[in-house]
Amino acid sequence: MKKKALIFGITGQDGSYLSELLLKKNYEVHGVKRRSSSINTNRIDHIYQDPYQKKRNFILHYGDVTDSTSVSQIIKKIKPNEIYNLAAQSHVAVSFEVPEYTANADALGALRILEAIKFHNLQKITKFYQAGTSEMFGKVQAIPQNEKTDFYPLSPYGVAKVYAHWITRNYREAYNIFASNGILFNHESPRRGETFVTKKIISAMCRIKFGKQKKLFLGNLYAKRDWGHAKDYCLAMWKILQYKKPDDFIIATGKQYSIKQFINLVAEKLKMQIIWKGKGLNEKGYNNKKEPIIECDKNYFRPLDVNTLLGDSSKAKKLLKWKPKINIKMLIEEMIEFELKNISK
Ligand code: NAP
Ligand code: F7E
Repeated sequence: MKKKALIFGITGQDGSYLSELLLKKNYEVHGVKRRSSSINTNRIDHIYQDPYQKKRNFILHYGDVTDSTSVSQIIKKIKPNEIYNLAAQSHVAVSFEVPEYTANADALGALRILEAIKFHNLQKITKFYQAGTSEMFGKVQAIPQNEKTDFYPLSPYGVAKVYAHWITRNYREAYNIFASNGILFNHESPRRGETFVTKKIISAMCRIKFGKQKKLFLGNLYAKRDWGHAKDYCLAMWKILQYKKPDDFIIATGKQYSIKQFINLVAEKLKMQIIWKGKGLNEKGYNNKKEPIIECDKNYFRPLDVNTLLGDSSKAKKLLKWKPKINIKMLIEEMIEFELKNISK
């Protein structure tokens, strides 16, 4: 019999790559999407519109992780073998603006799913994956960060995800549910949301190169991140649930770049020259005509920012035989190619 997977957050970046992966592995994939006034299925339309997948293997349900009834009913009806909780208000800066909603979706969302597994007595059938994040490390207590590093979140998003992490462990220990946490560092792709920094930089710099945009406004240029590719990281999620026991795993590349270094790598690939001048809010990136094309805008700074993140995924390498295949240059190349195709359309 085919394995059934249920993905909360199927319309997001990771939901789309994970769906493709699970369909390739011959799963029946169920996904929960929210009702929205404009179309929110762009990342999965290519799967849904494939007549073969739509009829047999790819089924969407309306629901919301802030709504216990829909969560419980969907889980009761499908009785999935694997649940991936990727649903979240996932923007760190936005979490400062909507902290209560972020807690409801990102913290209590995980609890609602775990409660439904327990309430419907699915402990022996259903495994649970929680989408944890390096943002939980916040003000980092060790460098690099591994599974033993203490959390010190610096945003409502990070705090909500710490709750989800611990409630996942709690249900694992209290009720014997196969519930695992992935602690994933930043991962990007052409399908990344437009307001995350990598996508914003690449999209703007491609447009600037072809005269379709004049300037790019950014916040903190000195934050450092450990960036991988979403495709590699979705494979890790699946491997985490195939491991012989529930556990927690760091998923990262072990390499770190600042936002400014990331911009320089993009510029290099696009054969654009950027000369940096000035300091603080007055720091600017100039093109070869001495025109400022990158500037700082205080609106893009957060009340608190995570300055440095660097993951140590030796445990995943050893136990899951997982390691990233796509490095930062390959990631940038793929994202640029995608943007350039869009521009030429
Ligand atoms: P994303 O693109 O923002 O996708 C989030 C998904 O959650 C979307 O499908 C969204 O639906 C859905 N969602 C939001 N609120 C919901 C609610 N109340 N009920 C049901 N669904 C809801 O995020 P992503 O980059 O794919 O990340 C996937 C997960 O991993 C998230 O939980 C994120 O916090 C976590 N994470 C991400 C990273 C990263 O670097 N990408 C790193 C670590 C952890 P709509 O399409 O309708 O908005
Ligand atoms: O910011 C700085 C910003 O929004 C990265 C989410 O997927 O990864 C993501 O969270 C850095 C921060 O990602 C702009 O201050 C400068 O230091 O791309 P980001 P994030 O906050 O790291 C983690 C692992 C998750 O779990 C989250 O769900 O870039 N930055 N200027 C900027 N960031 C944005 N968005 N926009 C700017 O203009």
